[in-house]
Amino acid sequence: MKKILLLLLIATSSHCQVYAQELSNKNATKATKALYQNLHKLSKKQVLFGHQDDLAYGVGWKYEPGKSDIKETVNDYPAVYGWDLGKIEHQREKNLDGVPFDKMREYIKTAHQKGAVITISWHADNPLTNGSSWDTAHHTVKSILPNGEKHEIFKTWLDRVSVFLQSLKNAKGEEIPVLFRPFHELKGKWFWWGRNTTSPEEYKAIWRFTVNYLQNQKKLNNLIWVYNTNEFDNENEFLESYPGDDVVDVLSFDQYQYGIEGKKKFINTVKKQLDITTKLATEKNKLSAFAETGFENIPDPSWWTGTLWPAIKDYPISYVLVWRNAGYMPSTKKMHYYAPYKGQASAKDFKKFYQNKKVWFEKMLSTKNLYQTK
Ligand code: BMA
Repeated sequence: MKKILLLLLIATSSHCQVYAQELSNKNATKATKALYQNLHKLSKKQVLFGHQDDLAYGVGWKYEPGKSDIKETVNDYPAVYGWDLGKIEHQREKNLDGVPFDKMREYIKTAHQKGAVITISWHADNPLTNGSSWDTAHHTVKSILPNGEKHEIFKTWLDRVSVFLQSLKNAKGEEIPVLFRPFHELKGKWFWWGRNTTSPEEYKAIWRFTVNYLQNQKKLNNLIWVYNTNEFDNENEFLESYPGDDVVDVLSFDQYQYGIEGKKKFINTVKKQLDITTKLATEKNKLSAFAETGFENIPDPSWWTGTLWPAIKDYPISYVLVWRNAGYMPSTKKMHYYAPYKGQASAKDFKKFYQNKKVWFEKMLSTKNLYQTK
């Protein structure tokens, strides 16, 4: 009897090991592993709220210490902070939206110290044409793969990315964990790594090369890899360019609402996409996230509780992030923002959304130490 019990115990514990939430990078730092596991636990009951470029600028202001449109609205900061590395590949001082990388680093350190989560995307310029991320005229991914004419240049770009990521350190000099989301919205046709110019095989290959290079050559062990797609109707489409369980930690997608009349379509699409993403994430024992969303300029005064919440409430996702509050953009002569600011049409509803115990901002999150295992 004892023997049987013992066997049972061994069987159960090895079963648990197989299914433990493990990062793809076995050499990830302790804090990175802890963050991944803690996000898993939290995601069963809470969803973290995130905002792109939150501390850098908002509608009508730029670079004011401590300021944030979210903070002005609900007296709390987001739980997740999104940043973008576009232009770091040219060693520029500022990113594609004008955020100085030195400031970005400080914002990241501050947020991390308060217990928040950092996610980083990379709107890299086109290495083949020197155009922007949106320059899709050429077969660029093929050109940066090993043996491609721009492969060496792409490696230099990854070197520059890694210098920045490695410079993100806490007060003790330890690297800050980052949810890294390169080559995002892969099913779109607007980026050079998108579906019009990149085959699924090429996408998988560049992803795997990038992970391998940053992890094994540059020894970056503070990254959690976020796979991000869009425009998919079923599991096969979601997985068409999926590079493999051994190089992905978070399954995610982006989806925006367009037009007041787009409400129903948005809710239905997001629910369907969350059905697919969360099912696959559970099967693969990985995290899921709604990595980018929003309704530009939020003209619907009850968008937060009337649209976003109904769309996400039934799903165990780790976070939902809304895009940046650029304010007035001279280039388009239009306003461009996705989070409310004080007095904005949806600010009152956002306060209601904030009261929802299942949506966590920075204050609640800081009661947990995500970067430590118990
Ligand atoms: C887009 C817009 C652009 C911006 C880009 C990268 O959605 O916000 O203005 O340059 O994201 O942040």
